[in-house]
Amino acid sequence: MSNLTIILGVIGSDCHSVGNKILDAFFTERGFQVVNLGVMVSPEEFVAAAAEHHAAAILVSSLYGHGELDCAGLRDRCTHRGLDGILLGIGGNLVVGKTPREVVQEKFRAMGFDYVFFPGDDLEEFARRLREDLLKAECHVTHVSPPAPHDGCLGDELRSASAPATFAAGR
Ligand code: B12
Repeated sequence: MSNLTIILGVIGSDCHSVGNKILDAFFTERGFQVVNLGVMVSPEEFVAAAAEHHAAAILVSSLYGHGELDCAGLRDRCTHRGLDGILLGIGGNLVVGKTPREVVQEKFRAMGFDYVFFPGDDLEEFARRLREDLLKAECHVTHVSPPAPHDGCLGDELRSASAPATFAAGR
């Protein structure tokens, strides 16, 4: 059976809680199993929760503009914990000031995020895409520690150079 368990949370010292509650209700209504960590969540807490709940995706929110700093190393932490194929998504106000969307997308993609969501993007379309990606994944996240050998999970494919790996880029 496909794994639709997702970890939600607002990363770092960020206390913006409204969007997080909306996302919890939104994904729950659409049949995802949501584990919501709330606000002010550390990268370690995201990864520990993903391992504990055998999650297929981590969806990070960052509203206050420090997302890049807060998310540094998140993908590596996942890998070290053995969460090789886990999908990573991020949304919110990802940087301070006016930075072109493409630049922000590329920045977070390079940090290992499979989806980068901007205010005004279509959440229904995002959920449809995420569900589709999770359902078609033939191999799910390997939850072991230390890291499992590379086994060609979906997340790797999504991050390959030939497959632009952001939601906003129209994957
Ligand atoms: C309310 C608010 C606050 C409240 C928060 C109260 C609370 N309990 O949540 C208070 C007053 C505490 C606050 C504080 C601060 N705030 Co404030 N705040 C806002 C405000 C006005 C609304 C946020 C909100 O609730 N939006 C409504 C929800 C529904 O939208 P959302 O959060 O964006 O979430 C949706 C989407 O983004 C998306 N989404 C979010 N995450 C993800 C993740 C994924 C994977 C996906 C797919 C989608 C997704 O889906 C959500 C649901 O639709 C915004 C301005 C704005 N209009 O957004 C500023 C804003 C976010 N705040 C800002 C700032 C700077 C701060 C402070 C740093 C101010 C200060 N100097 O102290 C502090 C930070 C405190 C902290 N430690 O976090 C800035 C951030 C600037 C930036 N990123 O460049 C904003 C944008 C205001 C501005 N224009 O300058 N804030």
